[in-house]
Amino acid sequence: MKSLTEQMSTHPDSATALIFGSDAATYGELRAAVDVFAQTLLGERADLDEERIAMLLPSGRDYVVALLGIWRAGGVAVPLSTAAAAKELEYALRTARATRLIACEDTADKVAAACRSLGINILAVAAEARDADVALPSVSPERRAMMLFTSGTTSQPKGVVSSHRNIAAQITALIDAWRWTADDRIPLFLPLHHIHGIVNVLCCALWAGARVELIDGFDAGTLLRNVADRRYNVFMAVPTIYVKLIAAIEKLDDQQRETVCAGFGEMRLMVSGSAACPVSVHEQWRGLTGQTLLERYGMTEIGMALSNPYDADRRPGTVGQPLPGVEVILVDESGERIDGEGRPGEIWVRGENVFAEYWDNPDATAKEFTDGWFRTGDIAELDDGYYRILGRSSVDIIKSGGYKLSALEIESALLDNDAIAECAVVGMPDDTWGEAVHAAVVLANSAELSADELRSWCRARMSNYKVPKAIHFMDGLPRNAMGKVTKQAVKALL
Ligand code: MLC
Ligand code: AMP
Repeated sequence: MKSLTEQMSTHPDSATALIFGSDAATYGELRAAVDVFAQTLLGERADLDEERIAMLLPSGRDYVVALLGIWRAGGVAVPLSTAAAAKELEYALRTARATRLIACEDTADKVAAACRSLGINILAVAAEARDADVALPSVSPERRAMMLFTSGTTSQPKGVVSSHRNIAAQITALIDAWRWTADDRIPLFLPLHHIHGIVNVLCCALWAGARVELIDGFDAGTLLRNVADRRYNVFMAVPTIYVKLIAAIEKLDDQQRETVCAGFGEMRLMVSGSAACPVSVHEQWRGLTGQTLLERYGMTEIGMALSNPYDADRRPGTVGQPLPGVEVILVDESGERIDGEGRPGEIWVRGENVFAEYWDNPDATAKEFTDGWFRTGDIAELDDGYYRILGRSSVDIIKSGGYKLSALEIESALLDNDAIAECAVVGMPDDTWGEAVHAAVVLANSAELSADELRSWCRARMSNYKVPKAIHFMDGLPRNAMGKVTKQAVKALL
């Protein structure tokens, strides 16, 4: 199987690869910049031999050059969130055992102290460019390529490691199923430390020889203007973004609304994923733009697994069928495979798309696999040949605006506050975020703390999107006969 950089070498030099601000880069320019950066990273070495190189970069040309340069030189890219708190970044750098970090002027300060204490060198993309003509290594598909941090049922995020083969399999499944071509033009406004933005948008577009417009963060106004100008024909977003776009479209005057909706209506493909898209949002979107969103299901560990069809019936409320090369089964609580329709079971996935391992965590890796199948923790049923996601096996995982958050991680951070005796974090249904983080908090004897004080205390310690949207002060938490806090009872109380 080809790697992304090998596939990119087949695209014409003059074709536009990236648009960023008022600038652009052709495939020829991008390839040259990637090779120079790979050489810079190598220095006198022949191969980075899976050295973990972290990236803390906003969306832009340098991000793409850094990611592909690390891959080209045989390293493991560890893209980090520019929205993360210093403490979270320090944890990721330490866990990945990163040795170098690529940053820019705006991001370097946040990690400077952590890098100093961990002995990590900070470098920039442009400043390090040089002309030395060093041969680049040949990197086998089995080698580790990327580590993405994912929150889950543990109080600390795990590093999900994918090989070049895994990533190529994730990309090619979508190239096939969604008919990517070199004529495609897509905006990329999603965060670049998760597979939705990295694999589904950036890597797929580069694989196809298409054009990606890099926009640093979602801004409805900018996007609607660009859509009115017909700059894109493919669009991928999380449900929260469609909710926000609907609200923004509704504020436009009649003429603007007509132009924008026609712009969306003319696109060849609009995809929703990373969280359940409510049927009402599907319907509103179709009502406004005439587009039937294609909903699909995926996960950091597996890329995309299930997708509604490109050119057959797309059914709101379902996530379609397995993608090419991806095997999916449903398994009941006793471990038996479910064959019929209408019976809920856990989604198990197998294929080259499935990740290699949790970094430095063989126990966690072993725990999530049975007979070569990755157990997702998501529950689904088959409904007339289409998979329907019913929920998750763990109440401690919250999906807010497409981000997967761990209730345990947020609780553990809250408990660092001396005023808090105990707490329980849960995800409550929310029209905009899908689920919103709520915290039930019991204060220590005689402690005083307002919700606003606690929220600003949180901001210094966690990514802003993890900060509880609501804080409920309580006298005690509901517990079962074993003395364990029952999250379902907490949710019922809230
Ligand atoms: C922002 N905020 C959030 C939030 N995003 N709160 C809860 N959940 C979120 N997801 C808060 C901020 O903290 C801030 O709060 C306020 O909202 C405004 O921040 P913002 O940055 O201006 O918001 P906005 O740009 O509108 O961001 C919303 C968003 C963003 C939906 C564009 O969350 C986003 O890009 N989500 C996508 C995440 C993603 O790519 N997931 C894919 C994972 S991979 P305050 O209090 O400071 O005002 C995966 C696999 C798969 O899931 O299947 O794809
Ligand atoms: P992450 O770990 O951030 O990659 O998030 C993966 C999780 O997002 C999956 O395990 C699902 O719970 C959820 N998810 C992704 N797509 C969908 C979808 N279309 N419908 C419901 N849940 C989804």
